[in-house]
Amino acid sequence: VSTENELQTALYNHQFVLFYQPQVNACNGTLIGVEALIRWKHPKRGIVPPSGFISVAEETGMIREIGWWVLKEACQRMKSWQDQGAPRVPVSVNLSFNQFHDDSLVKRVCHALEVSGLCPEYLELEITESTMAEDLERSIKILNEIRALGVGVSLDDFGTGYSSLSYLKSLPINQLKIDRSFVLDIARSNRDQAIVTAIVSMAEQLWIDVIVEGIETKEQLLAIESCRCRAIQGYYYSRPLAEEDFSENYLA
Ligand code: G
Ligand code: G
Ligand code: MN
Ligand code: NA
Repeated sequence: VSTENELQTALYNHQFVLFYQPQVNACNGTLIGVEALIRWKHPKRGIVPPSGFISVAEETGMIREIGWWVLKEACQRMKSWQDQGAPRVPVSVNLSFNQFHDDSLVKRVCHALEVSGLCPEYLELEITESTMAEDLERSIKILNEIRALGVGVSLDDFGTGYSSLSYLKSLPINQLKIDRSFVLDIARSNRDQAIVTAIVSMAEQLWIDVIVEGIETKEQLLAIESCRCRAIQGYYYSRPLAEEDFSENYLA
C-alpha cells in the first residue's frame, strides 16, 4: 500500500503517466474524444492502476497536486497531438472530489489552457454525481464558471448516484456518461435496454450528449446501438493506450 510520502516522491520523480482511451462513434469508428487515465510507473511494482493509489491520494489530499499535474499534462499532450495532425477532439480529464471543491479550480483550469495553448473546447472535465451532491447550489455555480470558459463538463458514472434526475435537471453539463453497470447485462436484459433508451431520449431533449462506457463485446455494442446510443468507450474498441501507442494509431 502506498503512502503520502511515496506519492510525493512519485510526483517529484515523474513516475505518473497518462494513458489515453479512445471514445468513438459506433456507426463508423471515428474518434470523437479521448479520456486521460492516470497510471503510476512504479520502479519496483511496475504499472500501478488508480485503484492502487487514488484512495490514499484522496485521503491525504495528495490527489489535488496529482490532479493538477494530470490536468496540465493532458492539455499539453492534446495540444501537441493536434499540432502533429491528430483529429481535433476533446481530451477528458477526471476531477476528484477534492479538486472540484478547491477554490483554485477555475484558476487551475485557465492556467492549464494558457500554458498548453489548447483551445477550451478541446478540454472536458469528468465529474461524478457524488462529487457534486453535497452542495448542489455551489456545484452549479462552479460548473457555470467552467462552462463560461468554453470547457465541457461530463457527468461521470451516470446512474449510480441517488438522485440522477435532479442533477440532470439543474446541472449545466453538456455530456453524461452512462455507467458501465448498465452495459454489463445489456445484451440480455430488457430492463437495462429500457433504462438506457430512456436516458438517451431524455438527454436528447435536454441537448445533452450521451456516451456509454464499458463496452467489451460485439453483443453489448449491438444492444447499445439499438438504444440509439452512438458514442462509446470500452475495451471492445480499445483499452486505454500508452502515449506512444496512441500516437502510433492516431497521428498517421
Ligand atoms: O483507468 P482505470 O479504469 O483503472 O481507472 C479507475 C478509476 O480511477 C476510474 O474511476 C477513474 O475515474 C479514476 N481515475 C483515473 N485517472 C484519474 C485521474 O487522473 N484523476 C482522478 N481523480 N481519478 C482518475
Ligand atoms: O470512472 P471512470 O469512468 O473514470 O472509469 C474509467 C475506467 O474504466 C478506467 O479505469 C478504464 O480503464 C475502465 N474501462 C474502460 N473501458 C472499460 C471496459 O470496457 N471494461 C471495463 N471493465 N473497464 C473499462
Ligand atoms: Mn471517467
Ligand atoms: Na465512469
